[in-house]
Amino acid sequence: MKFYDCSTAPSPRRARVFIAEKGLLDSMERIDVNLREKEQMTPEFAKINPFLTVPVLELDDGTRLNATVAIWRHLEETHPEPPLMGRTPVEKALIAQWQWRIEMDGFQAVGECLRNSVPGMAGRGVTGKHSYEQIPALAERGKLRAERFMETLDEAIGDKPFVVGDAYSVADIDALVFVDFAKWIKVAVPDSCANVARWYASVSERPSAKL
Ligand SMILES: N[C@@H](CCC(=O)N[C@@H](CS)C(=O)NCC(=O)O)C(=O)O
Repeated sequence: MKFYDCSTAPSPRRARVFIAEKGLLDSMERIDVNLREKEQMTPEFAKINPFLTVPVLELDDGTRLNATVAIWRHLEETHPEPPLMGRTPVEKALIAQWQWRIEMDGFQAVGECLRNSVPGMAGRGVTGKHSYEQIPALAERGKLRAERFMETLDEAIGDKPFVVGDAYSVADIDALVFVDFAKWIKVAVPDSCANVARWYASVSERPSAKL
């Protein structure tokens, strides 16, 4: 398998942490796509992913998966141990529910703030082949949403060891990447979110979190 990665970007990290947790990282050819140099915008990369984003996982039969959730799903089916997307029907559903919430309300909020404020992303308000100008009000709103999402995450974690139930899952991967990504827009875990702080200290200890 070929893994199109970017060591500095958050979405590929969501796939990379998952791949590492499955013990598969060394079995893949890893290609680093330099987003700062806009390598994702080249005609060569467009042939690999017409949506011009990373991560991409190319399977041995040539199929290319260009969304993190698709990469997770495929690897969960082909390499079930350890399960990272739930063990029982209810756990699977709750993990899917929280993963979606973290992606929409946490991760995308940070992305919205960055893409609409960083000078290097001028004209790149949205990923892909079309150019979208930055909207400064969206940057402000994204930051506020990210701050508020810390509180939501704190309530979701409560006194549990993980975001959902008693096992590490993709909900933890997304929440971890969200908390680290939020630092880019100077949103830290507030003192009021002691559950997030405790959970974050614990999941950050995992070797995959260092990747
Ligand atoms: N939903 C996609 C999102 C991927 C995505 O947006 N990746 C960003 C890096 S974090 C990217 O490739 N950006 C390219 C750009 O900014 O032009 C996924 O989860 O795979």
